[in-house]
Amino acid sequence: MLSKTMQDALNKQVQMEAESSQAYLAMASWADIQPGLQGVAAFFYKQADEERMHMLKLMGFINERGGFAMVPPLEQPILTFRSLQSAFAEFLKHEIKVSNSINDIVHLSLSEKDYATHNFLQWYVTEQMEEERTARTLNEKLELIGEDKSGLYLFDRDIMAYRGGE
Ligand code: OFO
Repeated sequence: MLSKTMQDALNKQVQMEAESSQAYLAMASWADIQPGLQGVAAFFYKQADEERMHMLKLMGFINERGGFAMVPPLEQPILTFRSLQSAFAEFLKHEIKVSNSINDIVHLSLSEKDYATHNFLQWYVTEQMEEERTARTLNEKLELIGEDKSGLYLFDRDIMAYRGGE
């Protein structure tokens, strides 16, 4: 059975995953209307789907352990970006925020001796490592490319190959 504190922390994470999904959906839609960024749009549409899956996985766990998973209210995400670089900088910033939040819940699960939750959260720890790595790699590539048009063409063409874990 989940403690009230643990349930609240997991529900907060449900909200964060839902907000991640919204944030990436907004990035996808923004990329979709830029010339030549359809690969980037597809990447973020997929990321948005994955974040929703992360949210559902958490909700399933909360309910399974005798808690109540609450569908959260959502803030409107950032809708437009100055450049491709700034969209990807935002992506990395967001993933770091999520990783810190997961770390906090892992810490809480240990301090509460809730080993079932601790075990469940390991999947998220691994997932965050992969997503942060993907986001960092893509940011580094964009830094190298700068304003080079053929570099950006290849970046957009190849981006699906850099997707992190499911
Ligand atoms: Fe939910 O995987 Fe990153 O944020």
